[in-house]
Amino acid sequence: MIWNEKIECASRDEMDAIQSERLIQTVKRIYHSNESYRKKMQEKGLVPGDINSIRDISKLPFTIKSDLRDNYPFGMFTTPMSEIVRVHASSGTTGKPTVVGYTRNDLQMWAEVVTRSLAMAGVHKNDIVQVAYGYGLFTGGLGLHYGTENLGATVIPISGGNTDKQILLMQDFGTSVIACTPSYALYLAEVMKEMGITPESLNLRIGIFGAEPWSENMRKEIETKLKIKAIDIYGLSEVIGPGVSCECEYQCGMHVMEDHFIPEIINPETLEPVEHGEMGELVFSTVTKEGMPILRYRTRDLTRLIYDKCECGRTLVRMEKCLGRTDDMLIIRGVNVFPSQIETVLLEMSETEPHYLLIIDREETLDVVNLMVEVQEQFFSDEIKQLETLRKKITDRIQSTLGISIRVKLVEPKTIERTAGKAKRVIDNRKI
Ligand code: DLL
Repeated sequence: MIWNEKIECASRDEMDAIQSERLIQTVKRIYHSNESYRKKMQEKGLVPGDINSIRDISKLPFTIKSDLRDNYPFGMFTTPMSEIVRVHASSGTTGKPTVVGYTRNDLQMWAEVVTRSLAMAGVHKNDIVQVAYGYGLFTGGLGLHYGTENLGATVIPISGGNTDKQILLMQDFGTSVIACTPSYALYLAEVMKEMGITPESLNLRIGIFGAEPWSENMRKEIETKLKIKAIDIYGLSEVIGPGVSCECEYQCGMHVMEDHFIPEIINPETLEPVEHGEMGELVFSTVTKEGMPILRYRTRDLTRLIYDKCECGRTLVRMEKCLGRTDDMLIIRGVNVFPSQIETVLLEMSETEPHYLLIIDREETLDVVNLMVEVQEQFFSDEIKQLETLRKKITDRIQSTLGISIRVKLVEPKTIERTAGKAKRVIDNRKI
């Protein structure tokens, strides 16, 4: 079902017109209501009248995460606090959290884009949706929650963690849709197996997975282990939360809710727009948000935009699965490495589990990478020779994929810590 056919199937000209009009209004409002934005525009010699259509978007200044930190906590808001009805925040790894604020209309719009996403995934009114993303300052739980209610399906607001209870409710309540991080979905499958619960005995049919990168191989793994269709959903709190884009049933890129969030792809070094369809850093401008609109926010996520026709009939532009961020790219002995490349290799091998931890140290002047990999129970033999052969096989495969040598350490199943939220796969001990 297409939730909002008029918008989701609009022609490019119609979408251009909607975006242009909304962008003009947003720029005007931001300029007159937020000092920090006004200053940035003035520094570029810009006044709102310079923005007359979507094609002028690249004249606008970028916004980056540190702008939010510098204006902590509420300095990026463009409405009085009396209009703000909710805040969320993302913790990040360093310093103060980044805070975002929503008016009542913003919450309604958010529910609408999550509802569209769920409908794209094939969820309908009769579904029972277990929301196992964290509730709280993180946008995952509440974002999926209100979108599900707005669709008219039943929501189970269990939040993250408490794995035994998750499985119990799936069995007793007949959960048909699970929403959580892809790494937690794999963990759920693992625990179910231990408990002797087969996916066939459950009612699950769809998974709404996002909040962290996951490869095509990981999709296959989850779909086989849980016997479901695994759908990728993308979002970030600075823009709204989950529901910025989502895959449809054809699973060929995530349709961006372009009438609210305008995507651009830039070269992260030159900051210039890339050629049509090329890979680069994803940038978003929101054009309907009231509480905290954001202009040209640099997400750090790497992807490309796909303008081809989609079989589902939607015309919303698609973004390719995000497999890395400019800031999770590791530079090891001068070579660029994304953790997702390791995941892809491990999932292509039948002997390993997709659970791994990369530990990077600097010995003298040399970067040394240790990779801990979990081996499947049946392959974790006592015979040192067999394990050594496997270790060598993994080492060779990774070396030929990444182009650097690493030390592989095989560990028993379940050695690497599982999380209910975003997985942590890298420990970088280098002091650079
Ligand atoms: O993770 C919002 C969300 C919740 C999305 C639930 C999907 C489902 P933040 O905590 O602000 O918001 O983190 C945003 O997470 O810039 C990406 O790097 C990453 N991310 C989110 N979704 C995906 C995805 C939520 N589907 C950051 N694939 C983003 C890859 C993703 N990375």
